[in-house]
Amino acid sequence: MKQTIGIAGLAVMGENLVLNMASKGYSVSVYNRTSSKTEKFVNGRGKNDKIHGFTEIKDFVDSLERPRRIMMMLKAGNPVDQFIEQLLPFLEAGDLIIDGGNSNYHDTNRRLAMLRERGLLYIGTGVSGGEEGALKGPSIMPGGSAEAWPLVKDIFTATSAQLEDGSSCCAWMGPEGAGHFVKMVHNGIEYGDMQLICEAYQFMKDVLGMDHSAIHDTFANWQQGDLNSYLIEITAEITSHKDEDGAPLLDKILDAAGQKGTGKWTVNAALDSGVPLSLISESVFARCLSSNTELRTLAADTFHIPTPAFDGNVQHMLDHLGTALYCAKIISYTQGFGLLQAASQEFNWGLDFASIARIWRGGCIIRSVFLDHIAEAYQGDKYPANMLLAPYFTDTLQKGHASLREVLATGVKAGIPLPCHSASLAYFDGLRTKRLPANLLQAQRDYFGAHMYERTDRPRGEWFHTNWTGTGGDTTSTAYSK
Ligand code: NBP
Repeated sequence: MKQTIGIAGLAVMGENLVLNMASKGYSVSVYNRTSSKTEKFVNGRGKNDKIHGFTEIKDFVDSLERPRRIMMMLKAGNPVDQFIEQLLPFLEAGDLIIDGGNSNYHDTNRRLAMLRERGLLYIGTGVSGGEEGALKGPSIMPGGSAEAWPLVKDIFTATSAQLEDGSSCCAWMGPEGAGHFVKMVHNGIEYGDMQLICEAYQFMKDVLGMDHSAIHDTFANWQQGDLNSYLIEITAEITSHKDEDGAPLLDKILDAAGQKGTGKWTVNAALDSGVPLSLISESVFARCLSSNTELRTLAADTFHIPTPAFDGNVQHMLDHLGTALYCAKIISYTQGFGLLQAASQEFNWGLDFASIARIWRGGCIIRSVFLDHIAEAYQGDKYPANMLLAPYFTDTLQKGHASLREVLATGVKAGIPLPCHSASLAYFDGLRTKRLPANLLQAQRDYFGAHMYERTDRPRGEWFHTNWTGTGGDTTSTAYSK
């Protein structure tokens, strides 16, 4: 008897996804480059009559019902290309390869085009939720060959996180690399959420002088309100976790952040599309700055700037901090969904933003109750040009921006870095400023480069050049003019 689906790659994600699929009644063939891991798995955690291990790629492929579904849960990059090459000799037209790793969407576009030439189907899918999500139900974001969706719809839907309202956290994203693009933006938003929470933690610790127990209580309290989310939940747990000697473990963890690249890719995509993504960019740079601990130690020993003691009302400031965090988070998602809107238009993907918000409500790292408000903002055919213009978000920012200012003013005076909170307010104030100083910027560009400018007293699209010094000619630049 042939099996329903094959999974290649038995590391953290692959193993748990296999167990998840088998628990839903699907029969799964498994393969791993290092055969000993396959054997260990099928004789250990994966000992189950629904799970069948193979040590040869040909046998693995032959074990599957046609059209074959083969899902790769491999390290992103070259391993994916290498494994596809190894599979090709054994595949037949109509078979489907699925990449469930964190691949770059450009690679997914390329692989899909190459496999289409050979009559094969390809899906690039985001799978979010880490080890636990893969086992119990991740958020799944597939995109690629539209004809392939019916082949995996039931398996993916059954395997993904299920919500209380009966919906599942999986939906078709669109053609080409749309699934991996959406997952990439999910990860970028995750970077922003994490840094915002870290800034709130540092504010409590270094400005308000709170101990771990009080910090834990604050996060636990926030978990009961608008900020309710997986990341706040685990932060509350982390802040109360004790090391073996009874001291807070958090104090012993080195403050040098790692990253695997999806945050950087998101920022690159935003730069390519000309979309402001300042908060997520700052979160990537904050990780970069943190990782150079030697340089920071040197600078800390060089600059002697005392932190003034906080003499205000701690509870009032904590209320402001919670509101500021929520407002900054809204602004981060506004920027993230702005990038999704731009990509959808640029690549003609027809992304469904309400559906994206809904499938992120469960299973994934950024899951939160707040995503319901985003789904509501993007419901229907007409959605706001900018998420902050949706009534719920306009109202929340109208009421909450003063808290963001209060927290930033206090943090700046205390010398505490709040890069993501700062970026959020700068974006908000920029967005709502009718007349920015870009008139001066355009004048500067025209002055030194004859790049021309439009005038407020003439229709858009008419371009003017001024001979600012009296020595320049009439020639204007065609390069970089807009
Ligand atoms: P890893 O990203 O650590 O990849 C390990 C797997 O890739 C192993 O099965 C390894 O086989 C296989 N592999 C490598 Br490395 N080179 C190979 C090659 N040339 N040919 C065939 N197989 C090769 O595993 P993971 O952490 O489970 O993540 C899998 C994917 O899911 C990644 O793209 C990751 O970014 C993504 N993801 C991970 C998480 C998470 O929380 N870990 C969350 C969401 C998404 P071997 O055993 O022979 O070395």
